[in-house]
Parts: sequence; C-alpha cells; structure tokens
Amino acid sequence: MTSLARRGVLKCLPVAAGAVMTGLAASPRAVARQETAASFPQPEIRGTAPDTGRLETRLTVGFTERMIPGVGTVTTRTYEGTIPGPTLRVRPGDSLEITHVNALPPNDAAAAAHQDMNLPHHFNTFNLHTHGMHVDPTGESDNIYRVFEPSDTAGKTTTHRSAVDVPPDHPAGTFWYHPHHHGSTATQLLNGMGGVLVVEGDVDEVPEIAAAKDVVVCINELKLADGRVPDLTSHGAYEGIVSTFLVNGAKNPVLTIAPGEVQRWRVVNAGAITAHFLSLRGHELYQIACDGITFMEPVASTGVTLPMGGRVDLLVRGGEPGTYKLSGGGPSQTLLTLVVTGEPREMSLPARLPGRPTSLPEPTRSRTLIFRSYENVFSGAFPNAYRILGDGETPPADPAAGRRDLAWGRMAVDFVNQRVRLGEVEEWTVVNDSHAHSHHPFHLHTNHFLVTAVDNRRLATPVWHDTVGIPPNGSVTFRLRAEDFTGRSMLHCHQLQHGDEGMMQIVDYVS
Ligand SMILES: [Cu+2]
Repeated sequence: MTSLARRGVLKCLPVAAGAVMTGLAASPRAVARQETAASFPQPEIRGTAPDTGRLETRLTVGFTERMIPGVGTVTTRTYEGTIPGPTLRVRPGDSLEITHVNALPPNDAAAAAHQDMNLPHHFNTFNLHTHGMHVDPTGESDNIYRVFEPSDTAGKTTTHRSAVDVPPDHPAGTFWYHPHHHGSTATQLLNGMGGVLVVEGDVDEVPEIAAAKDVVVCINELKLADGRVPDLTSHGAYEGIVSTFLVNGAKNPVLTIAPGEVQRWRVVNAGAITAHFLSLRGHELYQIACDGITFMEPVASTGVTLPMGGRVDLLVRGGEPGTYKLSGGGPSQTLLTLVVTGEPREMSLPARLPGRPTSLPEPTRSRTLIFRSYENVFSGAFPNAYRILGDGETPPADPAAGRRDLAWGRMAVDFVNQRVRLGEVEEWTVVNDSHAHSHHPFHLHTNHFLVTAVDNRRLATPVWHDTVGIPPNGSVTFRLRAEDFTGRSMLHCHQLQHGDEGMMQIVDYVS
C-alpha cells in the first residue's frame, strides 16, 4: 500500500458541514508579535509512580472561574480547575486508580425528577469514560452506567472511586477521558470537562518519534453565554451560541517549531458538537495513528478529519519560516498558530511503525444500524428526535413492562440492543439517513473496529477507529471482532446532544 493511496483514504472520510480549517501565512510583523507570546500551554501531566504500576490520582469536579485571554471570565464545570483536565499517562499493565470528588452543587430538583430518559437531566452528576481504551466496561472500571451524584447538601462533596486495569497488551497511543452519564454528557463536555489519557509504549520507542517533541493538542469546545455554559434544559439551549474552541485551555495559543524540526502532535477533539478538518498550509501532515491505534507507516496528507471524540497522532515537520494558522469550526475561528522560526534542524520521519495489521477474517454475521434525526418534531421539549433504527432497535415504550423508549442509566431494565459474541467477526453498516446538516459520529465503547468502506466505496487500506463520522445521507462499513471483555457497554452518536437525547444503544458483549 502506497502512501498516495492512503491519502485518498483519509480524504474520503466525512467532514462536517461548516467545520473547516485553513492554513494562512501571516505578515512578518505578525511573526514578530507572536514570537513574544506566551509559550504553548500543556496540561499538567500525572504519570504512573515509578516501579508501582499504579497511577493513583484525584480528580475534583467543581465550578471554576477563570480568565481566558481573548475569551473573558468564564465559570464552568472542570476537572481540577483546568480545561482540559490533567493529562494522565500510563503504560500497558498499569492500573489507573482515580478518586473522583464531586464538588458540584445539588442537582436541580425539577431536572432530577424527569420522566423521560432522553430529556437531559442531572447536570451535576457524572461518571468516568476512558474513551477508546480496551478495558473492562463493568464494575469500577470504564462503566458508564455508574452515577457519581453530588451531595444533596450545598457545600458538601461526595467521593467515588474508579479502578481501570490497563491490559499488558494494550496498544500505546492517545486516548482521553470524559464524563458519560446519560443526560448530562453534552452539557458537561461543553463546560470543558475532558482530559487526555496517554498509553505509553512501543510507538514511543521508534527513534524518530522518541526524538520528536511530544505535544498534546486538546481541543475543547465551549458554548458560552455571558461567561457560563447553559444546561441543556431545552432543545435549543445551544442554538445560536457560537462555539469557543480552546487548545489546551487557551484561545489560539502559539506553538513554535524550527524549520526541519519534527514534532509529534496528539490531537484530541474533546468537543461535543463540532468536527474539525485539520490542515496547515505549507505543511504536509504525517498521520501515525488514528484513535490510538498506530499505523503500519506514516501517511502523508494535506488534511485530516477529526470527528467529535476522535484523535489523530501527527508528525509535523517545520517548513519555511513564517506564521501559519490552524482554524476550525468555521473559517474565522483559529485553533492555534504555528510559528516556524529559529536554527534549521534536520530531523527525519520513520519509514515503518509498530502498527496494528489492517485485516480481519471474513465476517460470519452482519448488522445494519440507521441513525435518524426527526428534526421536524421539536414542538415539544425533547420528543425522541434522535433514534437508532435497524437491527437491534429499541422497541416502542411499554410502561406496563417498565420500559420507556430507551433503557439505561438509572433504569435497571434488562434490555439490550446489540448482543455481540467475543471472537466472532461481524460486518456492520451504519447509515446516516438524516438531512445534510446532521453529522453523526458513531462511537463504540470497549472495542475498536476496522473501517473498510465509506458510502460503499472500499478503502484502499482499512483504518481502525473507535469513533468515525457517518456522512450525511451516507454510510460507513466496518468489521468488528470484540475481544477479552464481557458485559454491558454502549454505542452512540458522539454529537453528544444527539446522544443525550436518545441516539444511544446498549451493547452486551458475551462469551
Ligand atoms: Cu448524531
């Protein structure tokens, strides 16, 4: 497989309408001004204690007021007072032990007394999802059915514990963590709750990558109105609010690179609403991983699509001296500014990577899921406008059987949409039959899947994903072989307002 062919693969992945990124060279005066700017921010790093195999840490969630230059004073729910939260670094075989402190105020009684699971609710309740990690989805691990409630007494806190065992053969790469309590996920992510989770390992030891500066580029998306993010108490809560994109908590931070220097960027879309198309004029992007899974070789391209929840690891080599912009979420929004400056360096790119092979055996069963938005039904509050139809679709509500339209979270109803047998190879086709403006990134928990076709066009080289955009009026086909972990997990749309409003299904992995 040539890199040229792979370039076609990346380009054919869908891009959200209106989410574009442009690269523009700026004037020399702008270069001089930006060279004096503050250095590029990086989230605090918390790593495994030496020789223990354990990363024990505490993440306190509360409302934090902070001044963000270029944005103003904002008051949002955060992990540890920062956007994003600290970067957690572990190695295969480690255990990640988190004490969560819920320092949020009591939930609003009216919102907590909801009758419909798809009416967003409990905005001060959260839990933990280790997005993309191949770990146990049950117990105190990556279990998104848990509820970390706040105290019902103002000013008091509650504590909750997570223990995630990272398998010894877990892939090394870029993952992330965020809350995943059904009903409050979109609101909490749009407050800036989310952080990067790095699994160290083989890919980091490739000499050319070991020599490259390791840069986290975590893109958070905030929906700010008067310095706060409204709770999703009505379907239109975020309509008309332009997204504010922060990279590592800053608006348009400046990153410097020398001509010829190679840096490794771990780019995370920690947003809930907007996909990005990353490109940098005058520079090729060399993608080395998608969603934490390393490629067999770097793939050069002029642009990379990053759906909500997705990650790409890129090698970027500084080009001609000058100033270059990455913008996203609309042409007027700049994500970061790259300044190429200083003594030229000669750094090389790796030819081969310790990647995951891109093949699976022939499937022995198939499923078709249809993501549908009924956007003409918003006369009421939340009338189940976002549904997943097709194989395994949720049957109509049956109050007599204790079953509402969807059944998870607080409702201990034994309903499963997709029962997936470990070891069996399946072929899934996920269809987006919504109108042209609905972008639905499909996300599966616990297992990666191998995308083989988009809109029925076979990819020259399949790509491993845990999150992939389904193009409007289009489809994505993938193979799945679930392994290692049984138990109830989840699939859903990673446009998280859609997810909170019902575009979710329960997956039960069985042996
Ligand atoms: Cu969606």
